Amino acid sequence: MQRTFAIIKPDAVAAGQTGEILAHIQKAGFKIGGMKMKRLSQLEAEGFYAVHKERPFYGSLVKFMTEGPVVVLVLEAEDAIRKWRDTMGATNPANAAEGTIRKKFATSIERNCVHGSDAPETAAVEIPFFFSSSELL
Ligand code: FUP
Repeated sequence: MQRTFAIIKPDAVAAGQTGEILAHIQKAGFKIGGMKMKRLSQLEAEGFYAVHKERPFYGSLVKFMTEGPVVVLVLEAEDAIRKWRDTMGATNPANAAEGTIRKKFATSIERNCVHGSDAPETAAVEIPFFFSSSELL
């Protein structure tokens, strides 16, 4: 079993798509190992996306990620990191495959409804960024 970190982003939470996205996650075969709803502070969003600090979209991305509540999740499955990225679809919904979450719900490369860790090293940083060990079941 591998763990990955996921976010249902503010666009999808505000649009009332949380339930459908959670159903999609469970039908895809993930076990939910941790889940909570929260609003990211400016500092949390800046820290979470620090790797993109020099990119032109950084300020706008941080603003988007703090505009409303998100749902943070730990997902478990065999090969969870790759499997969750396949389930989400491409970063830009214009390139996302049919049947993926981003194809169905994302409206732009920024407002792309979900996040997923891109490698085991990233998941190992992102999971403890939001979850203490007592919150992982
Ligand atoms: P992903 O791993 O699919 O979330 O994609 P990236 O790590 O490349 O990008 C992180 C987030 O930055 C994306 F989810 C959306 C945002 N982004 C933009 O807003 N504009 C871009 O041109 C690229 C990424």
